[in-house]
Amino acid sequence: MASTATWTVVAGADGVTNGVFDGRSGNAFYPGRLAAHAGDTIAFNVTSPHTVTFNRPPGTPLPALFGPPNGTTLNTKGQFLNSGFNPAAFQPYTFSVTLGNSLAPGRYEYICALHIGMRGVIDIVPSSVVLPQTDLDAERSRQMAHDLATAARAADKATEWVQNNPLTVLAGAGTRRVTNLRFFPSTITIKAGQSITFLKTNDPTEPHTATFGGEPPNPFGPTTPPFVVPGSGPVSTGAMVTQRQYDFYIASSLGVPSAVTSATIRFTTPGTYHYICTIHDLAGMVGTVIVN
Ligand SMILES: [Cu+2]
Repeated sequence: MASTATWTVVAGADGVTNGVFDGRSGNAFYPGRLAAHAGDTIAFNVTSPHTVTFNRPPGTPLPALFGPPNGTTLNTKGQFLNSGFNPAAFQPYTFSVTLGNSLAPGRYEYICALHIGMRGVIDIVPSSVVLPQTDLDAERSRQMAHDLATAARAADKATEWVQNNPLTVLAGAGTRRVTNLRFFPSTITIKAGQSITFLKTNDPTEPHTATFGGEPPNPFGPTTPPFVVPGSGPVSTGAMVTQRQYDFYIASSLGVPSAVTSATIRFTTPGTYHYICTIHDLAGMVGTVIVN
């Protein structure tokens, strides 16, 4: 009987510039594919908000996947095993999953319940097969660097795009695998009476809001349109999501009325208005509108 091993998979890659998170984010598991033996343990090192979810029951709304883990050992191929997630108090954590001794060789998949398309693969191979990963750390670093470079290019493209599209702000910019948790441009200057259109069209995997005047009671739901700043209270687009995201989250359970990727906000009064994405403000996703 071969001895068991522990393999590390990192959930998420965070871009850092001068020691500070710079908005670039890889929404992937690193490495994305891993070979292991039954009996081995996978230590998921969750560095940014993600879940590790095996066999999410169909139709389970996102909030039902929050909370503490529902187990630590995968005993059958179809077993629902979920790290859980506490959105109010996220800290990096390690979620260790032991691959039960009775698991048959084959492919086992898991997802992040927060990021559509974020999935990983574990190939369980017979115990007689020697595992191929000799340098997991190098492979992980290579995949992370690749994704963070892709994110940097997406940010450059977004910056260029908004230069040719006045009165438009992109909420996030990325691909199906990476994102920039930023507004493009982060500061925009307009005249009183003009409107800005916030677009979540360049970021397929993250939900975003543009929210003025503080946190609304429901961070995911919109305030009442038409959106006008300054308002008598918070003015928020609510979570802008694609239809695929809406279906994936079962977003109605979060108070999101429909899939929306565009929202227009009018500014009536000169001043400087700071706003946030209520979902990613702690990651630095904030912006400013200067109204002359
Ligand atoms: Cu956001």
